[in-house]
Amino acid sequence: MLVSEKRTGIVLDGALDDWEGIRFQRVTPANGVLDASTIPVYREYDLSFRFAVCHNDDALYVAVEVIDDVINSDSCPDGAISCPAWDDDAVEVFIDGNHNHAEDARANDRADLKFGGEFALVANGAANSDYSGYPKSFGREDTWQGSVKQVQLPGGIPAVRYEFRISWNMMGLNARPDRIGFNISVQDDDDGGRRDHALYFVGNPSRPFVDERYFADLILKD
Ligand SMILES: [Ca+2]
Ligand SMILES: [Ca+2]
Ligand SMILES: [Ca+2]
Ligand SMILES: [Ca+2]
Repeated sequence: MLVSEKRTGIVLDGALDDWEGIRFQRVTPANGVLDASTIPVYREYDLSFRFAVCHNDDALYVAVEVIDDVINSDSCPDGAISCPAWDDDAVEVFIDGNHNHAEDARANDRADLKFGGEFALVANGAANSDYSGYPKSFGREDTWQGSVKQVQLPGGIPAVRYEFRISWNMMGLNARPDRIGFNISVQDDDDGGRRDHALYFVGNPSRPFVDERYFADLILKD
C-alpha cells in the first residue's frame, strides 16, 4: 500500500528538491517485478529506480529517479505525444482510477481505460498515452503533463529524473478519489532498437501492464 499526502508547490522541471520530505520508494532488480518477456537485470546500475507520489485538489503527481548505465531514446522522436515509449528508456505510470482490479485493463474495447490506463514519459521528453483512455492528450493542464531531465549522480552515475502531473480527469473523475490502483515501471533500452528490460514496482510478471489485480493500493489523504 502507498499513501499520498496533499502537497502544493510541485514544479514540473525535472528537479526533485520540491519533493523534499516526501518518502521515496526504491525499486531494484531484487525487490521489483521484471516483465517476463524481457531479459533479466543483474545490476542496480543497469536499471533501478526510486519514486514518490503526492497530490493536490486537481491532480496526482509522481516523481521518479532512474539509474541506468546507457540512455537511449531512438524509438521516440523528440516532442512526440504518440510513440513506442516501451522501446526506449521510459517511465510508465499505470492508473486503475475506478479501482476495480481488472484482470485486463485493455479488454472489452478498452472500456475500462476511461478510468486511467498507462501514461509514459521517455528520457528525451517524448510522451505516450495511447494505452490510456486519452490518447495523444499529453501537455495540457486539464489532461496530463510532465518533465524529464538527464543528470549525473555523485560518482558519475547516469540518471534520469521524471515528474508527472496527471489530472483526475484522466481517471474519469472530476475530483480527488480516496483510493486508486497504482503501478509504475521503468523500461530500459541500452543498445537502441527495442527494449532490453522492464522493471515494475509490483505486478503479474506475465502481463504487468494490464493486470490491475496486482497493482498497489494508493490512498489519497485529505
Ligand atoms: Ca520539480
Ligand atoms: Ca541499462
Ligand atoms: Ca529504442
Ligand atoms: Ca537504458
